[in-house]
Amino acid sequence: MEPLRHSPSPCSSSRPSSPSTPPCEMPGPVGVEAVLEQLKIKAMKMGFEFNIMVVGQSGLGKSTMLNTLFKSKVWKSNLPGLKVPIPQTLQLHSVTHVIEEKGVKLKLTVIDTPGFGDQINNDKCWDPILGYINEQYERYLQEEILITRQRHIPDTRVHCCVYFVPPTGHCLRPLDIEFLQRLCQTVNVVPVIARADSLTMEERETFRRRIQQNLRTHCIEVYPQKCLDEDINDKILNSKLRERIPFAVVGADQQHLVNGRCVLGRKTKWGVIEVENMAHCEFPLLRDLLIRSHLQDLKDITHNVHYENYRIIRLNESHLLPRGPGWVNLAPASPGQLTSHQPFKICREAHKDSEKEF
Ligand SMILES: Nc1nc2c(ncn2[C@@H]2O[C@H](COP(=O)(O)OP(=O)(O)O)[C@@H](O)[C@H]2O)c(=O)[nH]1
Ligand SMILES: [Mg+2]
Repeated sequence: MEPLRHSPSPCSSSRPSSPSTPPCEMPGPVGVEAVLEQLKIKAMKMGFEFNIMVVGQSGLGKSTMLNTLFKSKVWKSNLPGLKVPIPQTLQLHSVTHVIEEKGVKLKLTVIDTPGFGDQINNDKCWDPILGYINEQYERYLQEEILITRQRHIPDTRVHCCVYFVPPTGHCLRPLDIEFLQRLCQTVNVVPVIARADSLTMEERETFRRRIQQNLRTHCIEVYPQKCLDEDINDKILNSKLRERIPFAVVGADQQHLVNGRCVLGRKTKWGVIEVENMAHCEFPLLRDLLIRSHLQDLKDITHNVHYENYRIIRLNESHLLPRGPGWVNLAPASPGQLTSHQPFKICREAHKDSEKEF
């Protein structure tokens, strides 16, 4: 006969309790920390969507950098067949890969953009880029406002835009300043010093300081935005990052044998510049920020700040009149509207509001 089981105690729930839950008689933790495990299981089931865009003048290594990201240690084993030489990028296009690591699925979309600044008249060369970014917000908005909407709205919004600064060694050009001013109000921007192998270590440092100074002078808030630090830990971690941004990066999509190791790098007459070696360049810092340390934060800020700004403007300009519960009458944005939006400046309040619920 089966031994008698304990009769269920009055405090037991229908859900299995965590193994660490103490017996009912003993006052102890309620088991709130088990929520983390539940979140983890749910997140693993759902997977993550993350969209990165690269922007900058042509020839600065944007397309190469996307391949470097895919071939670097994070994904090396998962993605075969990226061996084709990179053609010049003539139009904006996106590629999606689903990457799975230890049961965690990441649907990563990279958006490559054609270089700008090649024309004599670069007036409004940011329009196609801003148009694309806003178009993704608009798509999300149109799904979100449906009365019967999908449980999971596909997220094509750009979570991070990596902006390539040419390695002039001087300072930001007026074109970069104008572009960055517009971009930073619409999307998270991480600037990088492109083709950093053309600068000496001292030149990189001086250039970095000058760019930081330019950004301050022109009130350009790149990611991670100071005003969005949530607590002292964020402040400490992000201050260190802000010191290093723009990262001086080198891109490569070829592997070479160095001292018996297979490394990703650029072979020169003087040796191999290893992209994953911090003594050679800061690509590992960029990769870690994008994937290992700030992926979720980039998504949160996209949703809570940038998309929220877009949403407020669109709903205001559509003259939405409340006509009963669930009434929505929002005509899709015209192409002109998508490029003309100038969202508000990012401010602490816009972000803080979303946290008040707690
Ligand atoms: N020296 C150097 N060359 C690079 C680097 N990244 C890319 N390149 C080269 O620059 C050329 C243009 O690269 P590409 O990725 O097509 O630039 P894009 O126009 O910005 O997409 C190619 O020949 C690349 O091999 C880099 O970090 N340093
Ligand atoms: Mg390209």
